[in-house]
Amino acid sequence: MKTIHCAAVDLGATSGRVIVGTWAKNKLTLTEVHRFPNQFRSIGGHDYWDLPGLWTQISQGLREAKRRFPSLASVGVDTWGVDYVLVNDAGRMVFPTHAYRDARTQPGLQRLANTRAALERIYAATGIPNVFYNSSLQLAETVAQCPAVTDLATRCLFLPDYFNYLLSGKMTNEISFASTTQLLDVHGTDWSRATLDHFHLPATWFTPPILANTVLGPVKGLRELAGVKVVAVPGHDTACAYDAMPANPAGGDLYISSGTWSLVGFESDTPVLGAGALAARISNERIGDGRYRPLTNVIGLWLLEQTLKEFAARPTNDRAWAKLITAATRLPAPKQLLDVTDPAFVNPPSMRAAIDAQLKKRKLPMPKNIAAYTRLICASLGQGHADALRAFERLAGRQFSRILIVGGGSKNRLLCQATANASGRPVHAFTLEGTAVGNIASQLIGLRAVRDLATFRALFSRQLTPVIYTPQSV
Ligand code: LFR
Repeated sequence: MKTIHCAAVDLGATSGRVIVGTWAKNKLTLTEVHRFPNQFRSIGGHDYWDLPGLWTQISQGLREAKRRFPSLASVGVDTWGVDYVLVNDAGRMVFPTHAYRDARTQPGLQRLANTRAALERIYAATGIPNVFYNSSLQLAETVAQCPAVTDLATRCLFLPDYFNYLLSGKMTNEISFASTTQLLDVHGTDWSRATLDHFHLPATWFTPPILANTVLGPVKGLRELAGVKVVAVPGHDTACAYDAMPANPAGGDLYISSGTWSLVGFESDTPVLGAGALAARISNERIGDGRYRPLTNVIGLWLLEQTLKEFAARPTNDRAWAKLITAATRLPAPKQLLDVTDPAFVNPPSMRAAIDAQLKKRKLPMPKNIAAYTRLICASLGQGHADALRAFERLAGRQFSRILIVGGGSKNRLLCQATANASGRPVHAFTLEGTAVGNIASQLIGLRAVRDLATFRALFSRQLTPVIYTPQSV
């Protein structure tokens, strides 16, 4: 069997990477060839992504991938959810790309929240709750504030679609990403016309979503990579991370993709809908093959990253991280936890001040140092994960016997143990770049080197050893 090299471009809100996956003898080896920080920037009171900067980093990483792996077969792109580029027929950007934490959607969010009938109708149509970052709210705000955009733009390409276009010259919308927008029909695989109309969005901006694992064609946009195939992988990073889960094929596993956000969910042939699901903010996103991954979004390590930023003593390397986690573990378990659903944590000027303000309001003591903040945040996130598990068990009639965790948080033993303790379930932590693995799995399937996802998981899980955290009473 041939050795195959695939490049995964994996963009997160705080960092991006290009990772080459080498598939040989049914085993996957990852080589990180490029990593770079990412952040949105503000101007005139609004937040935007630096797209030329991202493309520069992607091209640099892909050139390096090709230099180190001259027989590179393919490339796939996944990114964080919901953000998009409006283009004309020639592919020119006609509007700057806002970052999803921009507060511009707040009035729309409130308006929908206050209109119970519309809220329920949109949830029934799309399976996606009313969240500030939804593409629906963002696009509606753009069209309302700058109506001329409907004349200028002919297509809405979501971020991975846009990079696929730059690479291959083909404009498509991929299904996993499309499902995070709050514009896709939850019962089918096409857009929800009623929802597009509700948000006053031109239906012509969107084309029927393609499934993942589709080969789009050869790279045309980067000379050095001519001939390498572009594969539309699950464009949404969370869909990629879920694909990487070494799940028990019989079911019973709850998944957590832990990064900037904690995405807690599972795979299902049917969506979880209704009033209870809406109240629990269950988001019926899609797997690259069109099936469902009902999940809830817990604020995640953003809370910790943003808090640590404010301490001069924040860890900057693995050793310092380990020291901080050890110091935090030695502290007594906090008696009261943060309410991690507090909207004040979304994008505050100071996260530490936002945490202190919540504690003050609840007349609770403030953490004394960096270790105490870390302890409180990890314990609170663990509780958030456990709350999501219970909501799923209640609403989807499932029982989860294990929690599988991948991504940055899988290395944080305080967070993993807190999750096990709060949920009463063993946590199996896999220290792997889940998003890159899922991205590469999709390329291998698209190239027909691996039959399907079930086959990939069965083979891949043989090479993994989890760290298992058993629940303890504290
Ligand atoms: C994680 C993620 C989440 C999505 C959030 C915003 O990186 O993609 O799944 O809800 O970012 O896009």
